[in-house]
Amino acid sequence: MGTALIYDEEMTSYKLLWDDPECEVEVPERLTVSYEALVRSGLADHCVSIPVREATEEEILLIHSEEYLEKVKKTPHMSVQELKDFALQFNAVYFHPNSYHCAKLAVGAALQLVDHVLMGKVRNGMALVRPPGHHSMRDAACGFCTFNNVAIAAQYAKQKYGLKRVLIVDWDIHHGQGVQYCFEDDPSVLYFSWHRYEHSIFWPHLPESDYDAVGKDKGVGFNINVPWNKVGMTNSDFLSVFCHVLLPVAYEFCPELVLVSAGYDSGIGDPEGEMCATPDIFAHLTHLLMNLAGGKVCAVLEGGYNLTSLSQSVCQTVQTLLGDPNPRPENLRSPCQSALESIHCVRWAHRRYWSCLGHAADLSSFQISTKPSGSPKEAGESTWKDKVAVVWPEPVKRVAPPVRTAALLSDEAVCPEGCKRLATSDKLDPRVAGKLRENFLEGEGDSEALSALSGLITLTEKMEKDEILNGLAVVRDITMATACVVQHVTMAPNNRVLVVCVGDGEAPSNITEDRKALVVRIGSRETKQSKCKNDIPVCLKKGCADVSGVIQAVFGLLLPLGYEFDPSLVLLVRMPGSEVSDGVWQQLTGLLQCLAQGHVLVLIQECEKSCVSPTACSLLGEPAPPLGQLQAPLPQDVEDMERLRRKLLADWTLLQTTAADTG
Ligand code: Q9C
Ligand code: ZN
Repeated sequence: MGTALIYDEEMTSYKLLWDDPECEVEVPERLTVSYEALVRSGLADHCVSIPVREATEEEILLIHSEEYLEKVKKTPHMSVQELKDFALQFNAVYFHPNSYHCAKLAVGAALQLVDHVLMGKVRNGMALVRPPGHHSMRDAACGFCTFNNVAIAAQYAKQKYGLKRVLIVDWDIHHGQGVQYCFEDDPSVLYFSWHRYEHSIFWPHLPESDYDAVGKDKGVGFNINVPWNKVGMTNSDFLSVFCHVLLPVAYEFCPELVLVSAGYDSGIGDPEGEMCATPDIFAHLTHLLMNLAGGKVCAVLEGGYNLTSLSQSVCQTVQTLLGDPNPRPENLRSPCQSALESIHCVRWAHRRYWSCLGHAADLSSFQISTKPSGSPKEAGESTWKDKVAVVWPEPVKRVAPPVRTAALLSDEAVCPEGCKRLATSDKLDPRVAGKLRENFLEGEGDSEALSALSGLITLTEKMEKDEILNGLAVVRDITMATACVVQHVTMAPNNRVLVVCVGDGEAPSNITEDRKALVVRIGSRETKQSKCKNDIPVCLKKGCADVSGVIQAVFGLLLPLGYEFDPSLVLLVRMPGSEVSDGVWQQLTGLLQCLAQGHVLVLIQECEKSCVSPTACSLLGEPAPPLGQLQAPLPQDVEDMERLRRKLLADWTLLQTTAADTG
């Protein structure tokens, strides 16, 4: 199962023919630089290239009116003056004699992508298109958009494939109001958009772009707007919105298809967005969506006007779709107050519609700004040419280790297909062996235990050297194995391990003392106040069998903690009697690969070894199966997790979900 890439040079064959400062950023080079960057980096070669086609009139009419289509149809025969006059009817658009042709190809490209993904010919993919689509409406072009590519694709997927739930994630920096209007009363399409808003000072200045536009009638709750009320939002702000708003809701919704309105004007250096998120953030945003809908993710280009930022971000997206390991998240820090206000407001506005947000904090006792603050920008102070002059380091090359997944198993066990079997009896440095004997095996120890531990050490060392990406090991004594790996890995000065224990076995103690290990335990056992700040017990009444509870814990606690801790290795530990379903386990295994450059080591207690093959699939990059629409988590659990979250806030800023407290 591959990754589709859809591109046709034909879509570069229209451009602005007159002077219009508002439209001059939308240039054909947007597509050529993006595609050339994919070719130059070798990524295009790894994709399945799929031809574009023209959308049919019937397909365009899934969203647009006949009158509008008839008008656009006339544009190829118009003179420049007529095109100019025609464009003036609309907001921030231009037309060219070839616009109509390209607009049909842009829609057709999105539909080709959806067809190939839904017919199972590829797993996921990206379409590089012009013109973009998300601003266009039933009766109108808008914001460089002619036809609403993604909205048509959603409607097409529902109609042709009978889909009941489609998620649209619009990470473009503008509000896709056109998409919102199409689906605001439709509960089968969940539309999420974040966008520069500045309390409506920013284009297109609509009150319905604010957080309180939650959808209408049957579609109430299925429209999610996150307004950015300041420029300069960073990676931390974006990740916070994913963890605390989009992902919990998306998992509760359980889409059968994810469409991404993939605009890159939300990236650094963009003259329209003026945000500060670096290109690598798009690897993370993409990864975090890839375990929804069984991995069926279709990204369709929208905006993006800084050619360097755009092409780097497109590469990050495609490389993640291909399954290559993510980069370490860069410069994460505290989300800014304005972002937290937006998060707080949108969680509050949606608390009634999504049980994962049912506990969202009230707004009344918090400081929420309602007006743009800061000094008003002086006119002419900075042009788009100044804005694109920002510089940032080029993203580091992401190279996949030669071996993706290694397995350490007992001799009689069958090695899962695709994994490289490691011998447990690898020769071991005598000093390491001595240390293992001394620390873990009480004197002589049996040789079998020693070779098991030494196999683990070898595996972690190969992961550290980037010879192996990830791995799994079935072990007899899980507590000892965990302690042994943590101790070995944290010996090196810059290493940190995130340990995620699933189930109630005895978690190793004293491994968090130097704060180079962070332990998050998800289980049912009430634990007394943990001694160490880096030992975090998440207690669920029904334990890990409770799907909604685990998912709530993953997005509300585990991922934000993981991102902030920024480990060099993730150790996922399956305790005896974990009761976790394969589905939840695969989600956890898949999602955690966003950290530590994908270096995830899974330790499985022998009696849980039935999960070896699902674990291997997830480590090999197979998307997790959907969990079904989620029920509300238990109120007691939600309350406990909230208390825990608030307690941890002092140390972990990515756990914040509210604006500053006035009290
Ligand atoms: N002076 C997309 O990114 N800018 N469209 C208006 C007002 C229009 C953006 C600026 C931006 C349209 C697909
Ligand atoms: Zn945009």
